[in-house]
Amino acid sequence: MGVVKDRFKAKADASNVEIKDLIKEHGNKKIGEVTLAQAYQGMRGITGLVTETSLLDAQEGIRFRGYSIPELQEKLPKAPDGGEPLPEGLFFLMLLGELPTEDDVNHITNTWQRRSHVPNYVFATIDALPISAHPMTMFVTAVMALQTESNFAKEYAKGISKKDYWSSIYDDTMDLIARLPRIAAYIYRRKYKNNEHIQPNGLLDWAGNLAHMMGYEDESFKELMRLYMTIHADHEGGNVSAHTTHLVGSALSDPFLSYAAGMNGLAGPLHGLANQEVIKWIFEMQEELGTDDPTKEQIADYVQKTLAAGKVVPGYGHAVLRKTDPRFTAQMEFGKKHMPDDKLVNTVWKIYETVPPILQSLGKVKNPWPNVDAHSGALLVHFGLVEYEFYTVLFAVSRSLGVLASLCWDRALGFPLERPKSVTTESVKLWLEGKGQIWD
Ligand code: AMX
Repeated sequence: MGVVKDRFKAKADASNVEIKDLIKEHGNKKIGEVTLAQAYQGMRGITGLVTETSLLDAQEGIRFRGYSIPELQEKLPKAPDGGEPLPEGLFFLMLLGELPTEDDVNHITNTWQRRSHVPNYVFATIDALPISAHPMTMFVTAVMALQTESNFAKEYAKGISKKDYWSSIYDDTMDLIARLPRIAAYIYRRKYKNNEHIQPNGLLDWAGNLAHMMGYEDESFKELMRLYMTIHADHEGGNVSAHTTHLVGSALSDPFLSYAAGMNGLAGPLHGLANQEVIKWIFEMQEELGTDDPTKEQIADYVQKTLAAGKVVPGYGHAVLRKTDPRFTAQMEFGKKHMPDDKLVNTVWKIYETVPPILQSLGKVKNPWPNVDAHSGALLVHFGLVEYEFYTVLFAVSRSLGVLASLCWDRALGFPLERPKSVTTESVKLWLEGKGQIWD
């Protein structure tokens, strides 16, 4: 077994013992009261999942194994001459709960380089889709085509023991993460760059190689990709993409099937597709106003118009967060460092000053502050990546790190099939009339 794999097994064995004791002693304690409103309204605030890789605080934002984004930027190893963390290090941290050394990160980079070969039939599958297909459709289709490579599916068919599931899940995780940059870059070059493809560079890190294969050689863009891949990787377990991956995995669907399912959720406009919606919305605003440098007053009018049309302001609001997303702030800092005078980036900052009081004044929006998607597109446009339909693919590549590290833990801890109880409105009405809980 590999070094990281051995260490993961040791951690998982210890956690299994600890959690068994915890459930034995405290399993009957209530950790939340489920209300009727929660059942009807998206299960907000119900604590009903265990996800080891990260934890979201409504006020403070995300912490990955206890570390905030600024702490990760300081503590995780960086590329030579680079200032942003290598996402390989974040994966190591999420999987093992320990900060990696430079050697640990190099080991992951090399492992992913070694496992990165994408079979030709996957590219042929992408090519079979019309060029007009959305990049996320191409992406999940490619991941599904790659499912034929699943070690777990093959091992399961042979009849392996439950206690060995984690091993081939781990191998699938490493294979899949390793191959995603190649698949993403292929889709980008096929759809937007005349089908002219760029071979991987075996000396580059995971995110740097993605930038290279997409055709972006600027060192600042590679730095942006390292930051982007780090901050989008995980947001605890209840968000649509993480929860879906976990749920589908609980049926013992392999990591390819589970991750593809999760990414279909990421492709929704209330979740990961919001990054394309933000830039689309800003471009439409620029066109309507006839300027690429709108004033705050013009932006405020446009926001009111968006709301009056019954639409949401993309990039603002969150189901859990109640303050400015630290992932927004990290990107703002990147913008101040690398492109302080960029007009589009400055527009994003003006929107930040304009939108929250307007959303607050509606009286119903629980979080008027920007989320991660409010900023990412403007940084990408700065480097020439204007094809905004592609943005969610970048989010998906990054999200693989968190949801697949979590899937390794799900199988290592033997989490069972996920199957919450549902009720009908009819049964709820009978219960409210005092006629008993017919679901008991
Ligand atoms: N613009 C306008 N109205 C908004 C709003 C926004 N940005 N955010 C919330 N609202 C509205 C809701 O639509 C809802 O209206 P309704 O009662 O008429 O249906 C009301 O405010 C209450 O919603 P909430 O409890 O504050 O939010 P939620 O938990 O139901 O939904 C989210 C959260 C993210 C879907 C919502 O804020 C939204 O639609 N934001 C815009 C899309 C977006 O940026 N999504 C990306 C989120 C981050 C991510 O997953 N990548």
